[in-house]
Amino acid sequence: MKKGVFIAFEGLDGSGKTTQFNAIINRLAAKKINCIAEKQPSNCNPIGLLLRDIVKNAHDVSLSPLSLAKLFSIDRYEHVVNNIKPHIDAGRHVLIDRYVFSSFAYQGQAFTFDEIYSFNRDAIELLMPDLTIFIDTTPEECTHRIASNRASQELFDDNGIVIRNNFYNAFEKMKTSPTAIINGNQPTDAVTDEIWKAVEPLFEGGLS
Ligand code: ATM
Repeated sequence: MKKGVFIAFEGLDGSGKTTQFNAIINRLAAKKINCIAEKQPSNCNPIGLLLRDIVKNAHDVSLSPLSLAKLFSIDRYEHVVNNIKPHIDAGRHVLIDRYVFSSFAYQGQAFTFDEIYSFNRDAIELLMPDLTIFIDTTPEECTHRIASNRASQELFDDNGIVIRNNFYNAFEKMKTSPTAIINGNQPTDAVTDEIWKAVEPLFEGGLS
């Protein structure tokens, strides 16, 4: 059986990643290509749900960077094994809002590339995206958008320059994993059009 397509969306907070993720799901749906929408941290297991609360600062606790890094990797592994790979193997397409490059970028504030790779080895060996879309919006623009749109800050909102460099470093180190870097500072529709050009060929034969 032909496997489904697996595409990950990455970007800084405020980059427009989730808006673009939804826009591409809608474009595919308009072409009768149905995709399963997922996100990480996941909302499929208790660890993912806990991480969602932690990054929103919902609990008055601060976990060590090591515990956080390991929790992200455990959530990812459970998510891949139970909720992503079975769909891909059965020929269904999955789009995901953040995947392993987010760990290289965000946990890269405390750990080296090799350390993060080893935390995530099991998920990486099971499944890497057919394409990772990186919405590259400048950290200044992201900060501006977050300040004007959001009431509260998330855990890692204020270190955009380092996180962006970590993304680039990881793309360089994981060269065999296909990546499309998209200029996120353009108007929303132009960003969607540019992503579409990268995504469409993956569905060859399935698009009219
Ligand atoms: P979203 O805002 O895209 O839902 O992501 C939640 C946060 O989780 C985001 N932080 N901020 N600010 C990035 C963080 N995160 C990690 O630190 N490591 C990971 O592996 C993932 C998937 C997310």
